[in-house]
Amino acid sequence: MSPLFPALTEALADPDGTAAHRSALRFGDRSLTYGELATAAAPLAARIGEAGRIAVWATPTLETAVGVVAALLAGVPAVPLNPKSGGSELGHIVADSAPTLVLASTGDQLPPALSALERVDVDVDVRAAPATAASAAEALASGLSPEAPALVVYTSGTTGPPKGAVIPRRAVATTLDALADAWQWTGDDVLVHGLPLFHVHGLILGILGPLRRGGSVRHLGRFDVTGVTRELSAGATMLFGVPTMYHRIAETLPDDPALAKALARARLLVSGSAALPVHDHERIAEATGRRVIERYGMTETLMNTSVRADGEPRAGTVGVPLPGVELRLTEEDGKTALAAYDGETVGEIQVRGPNLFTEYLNRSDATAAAFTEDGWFRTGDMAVCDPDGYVRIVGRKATDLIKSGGYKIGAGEIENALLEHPGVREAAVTGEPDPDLGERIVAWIVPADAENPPLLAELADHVAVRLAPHKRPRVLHCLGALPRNDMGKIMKRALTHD
Ligand code: MCA
Ligand code: AMP
Repeated sequence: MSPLFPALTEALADPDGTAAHRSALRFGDRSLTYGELATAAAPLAARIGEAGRIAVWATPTLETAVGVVAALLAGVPAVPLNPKSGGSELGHIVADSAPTLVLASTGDQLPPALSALERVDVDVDVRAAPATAASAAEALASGLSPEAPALVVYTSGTTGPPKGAVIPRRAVATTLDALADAWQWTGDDVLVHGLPLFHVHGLILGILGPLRRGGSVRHLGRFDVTGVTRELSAGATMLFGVPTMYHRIAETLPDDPALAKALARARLLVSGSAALPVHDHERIAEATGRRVIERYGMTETLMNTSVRADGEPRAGTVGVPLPGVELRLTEEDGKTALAAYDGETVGEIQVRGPNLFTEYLNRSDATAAAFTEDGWFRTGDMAVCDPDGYVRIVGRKATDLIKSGGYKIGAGEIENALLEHPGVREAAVTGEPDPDLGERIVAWIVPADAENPPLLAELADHVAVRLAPHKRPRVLHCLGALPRNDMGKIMKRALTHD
């Protein structure tokens, strides 16, 4: 397969060439050119080249970016770990993905769930440049199969613990090239974002995307509107964010002319991971004269559709299928394509193409269930399609999946965690609309002791330390009993109205 990062390969081959001097990554006041990235990543790639699979302690730092690039150079699949993951979640991911070592930054405190793994610190100090390591890494990088796994990214399902989606090199390359076509994304673009680096959005699109183009990214460490203003005022051309981030931008705009000016000069403002409400689209367009464009993807499929930079921006839609992606809407049977796209008939989105993952790690049952007999991936997203191909997502098949702050969260995993609390006898979890997060997590419990029910803060901490802080309930209702049907199944729809 041709190299994933041509500018990096060029910098490896010619440390004094123009590619080597181009800016690649910047996190706060630390940055690397392509030459420096090559020098930092190549010895690490040589060091981990024999590892079967590696974990990356994916803090929002230069070290994470260098670690993942080194793994890709070496052809070693990387499993990015959320550094805020709690004990049960990390324990599951480590047991399931069985990495041989973990990459971390010097000084990072790793939790007990990782103590059995060999630890390798990522060194981004690039004063030394061992030429032999560079050529060894270059040799490793070529000759890898496009089907070779690049990353294993964990994603929540309706029930049970998260599943590891195995993402091959070909999917990374094709999705990034399709986005380059749709967005006219080039090596001259400078991206700014503050997304986490353990998911597709922040890591594959937000770090590997600029590197594939030979362009650069400035990561904010954590999202805030001040950082967005600063970077877009200082030469950044593109912004990536989840709807919560654009919502916070929309809220700030009326009192912040500098932010409006900065956004107005951006080439492209892109939102994804969940639906951006039309109200926020409109507020941003009004204040800046710029339209946010939406793209639609999934951990398992990478990117499927986007509003194109050269197309009509249509708020409330996720645009048209990307080059190479086949997309259809199906009837309730899950296999018959809708006869016509009339902008009204709702069907499940199914996709096929080189952007798709290979499998769920160790879950052949779940992998088989995710595809139709003829190879279409069932997204579970419900949509209508305009006659000219614009897709409008209207909902999800599973009510047990919640999107909060752009994170996909399975109700089942939170219910299981809640049931481990001694004060909880029964538990059900739902999502309810939230202007900032899109949806917020609501816990409905039957307390073990009705006189002395657990408090929300206590249950939130309980979930945060086991799973992750973004999975914690934000609202708690204590009931005498959960509504159940004749079969004993909890009727969640009856819970949404207090
Ligand atoms: C609060 N905190 C706690 C607790 N309560 N920590 C431990 N225990 C508690 N009980 C901490 C949080 O950890 C966080 O810490 C801080 O308080 C604030 O938390 P919160 O309000 O939850 O979050 P936020 O900081 O307001 O975050 C909003 C956000 C975030 C920045 C929009 O949700 C976010 O980064 N979302 C991005 C999701 C994403 O990238 N999704 C992509 C997956 P601290 O202050 O230390 O942070 S989807 C995907 O990849 C597909 C392919 C796609 O289409 O894109
Ligand atoms: P994840 O599995 O965490 O990668 O989340 C994928 C899901 O996010 C998709 O199945 C959609 O439900 C949702 N999603 C991603 N982008 C968009 C978007 N632009 N509009 C609406 N939903 C989206």
